[in-house]
Amino acid sequence: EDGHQLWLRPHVSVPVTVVLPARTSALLATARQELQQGWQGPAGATITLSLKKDKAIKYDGFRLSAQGVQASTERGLLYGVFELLRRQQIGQAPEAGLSNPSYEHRLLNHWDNPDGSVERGYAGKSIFWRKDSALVVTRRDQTLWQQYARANASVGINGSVLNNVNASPVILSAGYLGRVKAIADALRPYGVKTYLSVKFSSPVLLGGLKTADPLDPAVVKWWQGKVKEIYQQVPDFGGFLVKASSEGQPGPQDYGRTHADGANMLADAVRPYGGLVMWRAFVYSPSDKDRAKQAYNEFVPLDGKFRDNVIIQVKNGPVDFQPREPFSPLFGALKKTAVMPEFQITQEYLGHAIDLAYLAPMWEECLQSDTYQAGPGSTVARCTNGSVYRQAHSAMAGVSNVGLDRNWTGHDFAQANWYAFGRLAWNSSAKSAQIAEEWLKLTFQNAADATPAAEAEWNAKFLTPVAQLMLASREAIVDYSMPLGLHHIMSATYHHYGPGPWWAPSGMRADWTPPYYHQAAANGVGFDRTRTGSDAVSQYHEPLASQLNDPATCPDEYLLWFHHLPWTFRMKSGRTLWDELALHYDHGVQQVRQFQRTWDRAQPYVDAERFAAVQNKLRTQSGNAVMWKDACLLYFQQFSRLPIPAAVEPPMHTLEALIKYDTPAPRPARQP
Ligand code: BDP
Repeated sequence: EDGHQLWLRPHVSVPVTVVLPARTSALLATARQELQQGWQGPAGATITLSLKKDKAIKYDGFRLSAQGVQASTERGLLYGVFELLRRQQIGQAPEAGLSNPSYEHRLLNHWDNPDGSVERGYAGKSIFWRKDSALVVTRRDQTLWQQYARANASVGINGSVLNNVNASPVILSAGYLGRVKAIADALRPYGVKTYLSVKFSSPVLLGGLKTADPLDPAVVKWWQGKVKEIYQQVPDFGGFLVKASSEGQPGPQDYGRTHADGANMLADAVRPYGGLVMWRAFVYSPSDKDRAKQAYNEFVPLDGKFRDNVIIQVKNGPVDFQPREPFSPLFGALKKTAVMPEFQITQEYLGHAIDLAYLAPMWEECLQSDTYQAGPGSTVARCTNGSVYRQAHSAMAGVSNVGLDRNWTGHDFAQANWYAFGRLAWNSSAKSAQIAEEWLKLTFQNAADATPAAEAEWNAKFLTPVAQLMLASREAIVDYSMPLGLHHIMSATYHHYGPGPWWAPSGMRADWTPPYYHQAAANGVGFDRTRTGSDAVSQYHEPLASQLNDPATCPDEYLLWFHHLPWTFRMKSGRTLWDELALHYDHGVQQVRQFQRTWDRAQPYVDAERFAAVQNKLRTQSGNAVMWKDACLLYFQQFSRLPIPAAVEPPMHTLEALIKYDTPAPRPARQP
């Protein structure tokens, strides 16, 4: 198996009669087709899909019963069908009942460029754009887009942003909009809406205007015209995603205007068509003392100034998709503005398509973090899905890991992250463990494994150990790369893979270099964000702010995020900080070796192709984990001047060799 079928591998189906509502639509046809080709229930059953208004059904939710699926939207019917089939497939009783999505909009963000490259993509080129004959739509394109849309629909994803947040203005040119229409036409039968990222200066770069000032009438008119043109091509177009006044991207601040001025101008342009604007809060400037504080500082004063079809899109952590960050304090700060979480499915900082990292535990950790915004229980999930404050719209976005690779995501296990993102956006209280098991069954279990005796063996020898591997995988990466709250110490040369705590070429902006974040010195390590430091802790509500502010109560996971502490600081375990750090690095390495053994033992239960692919990747990861451990311990040891504890495997590399290994010329024009 080459992984192309994802978690939707075909099985022999059983005949079923499908009764549809009395209207025809592409989406209903899809629902029927899925039922007919995937039905594993009683032979000859009749399944009725019915559209009814029902107050208990929210958005695209559905009700399952023995008779079929009931929903108030066609999408809801399709999602109900996929749920029914999933349950049959994994041998779960077809539980009757209601299922509502936590978020109204569940979106993938593709960082795909019009030339076919993918920013932070590790699974080949773009499935949407191509350098040569970019605008010719082939049969192959259409098939691929349909398969992609189907995979999304099967986990409830209902929107795709087709291009990079570092947006090229050409995406809005007539030629490209023609291709956008073709993509939208392929995604629509699966209920996936199309969105675009836009460059704020498009009126200048594409429209030839002298300014992109959001308050300039000519600019307003240009956007209105462009929006009209888009909706002529794509009548159900979803709206815009905007990265503005961020990392060198143009924005309203270039004209002395605020983020609200910029977002509202675009929101007014799409409002007549029901469109949305997702405005990113990923902003920071080099002059500030603490990058982690900036998004909050910029957006909190604007609370209440945004139109209700604007959603502020906030990365899960305050810095940048690191292996572990505390949640962004913005989730608990805005009361009158809709806020949505943005997660990174593509593994920019978690090992690309080399390392095995199941990311659901990281997202669950964020979603379940308590902001205390309206007292205890104000989790990030509840602050963003409209439970704490009513917001006109709710959404969750994931930066996609999909590319042209045959298995879509480069690493076979990275498919689980696409799957898990959809499942968590549907149900923000879903459990990572359950999602992992579902995914493993759908992705690896064969009909032959499903007889009672074979299934017991399959569960014991494959499902349980491999699910455990998945659940431990993200923590292992944290351990061998950035334990105890360390962050942004990866190789900061362009690729962001591997260690680089030393990286700080002269002239480079400090907030793009690891030493800015780890602050290692003879007197200790870590970024002081306490009340006597940068005071980032005060962006959190009590009692969390005080808990984080005190090293005695700050959870170990976030210790060096919030504190600069002596190497000999006494940890909760009784060990010194230095020893604890070394043990974490070592544990990460040991974990990956354990993963290798687990996977080797799983061989009898996996097809040869996927077995070998994953085995090879684990081998590479294992070697790279040792590099992380050696690099960081040897680098930090220059400051701590303490011995590496005896329980830790001695370094096998020298620091000099590791630094040399990672010194290509920096690319100063881009974010490293
Ligand atoms: C950073 C990535 C960069 C993205 C940026 C963003 O390195 O490629 O453009 O995030 O989210 O993590 O805008």
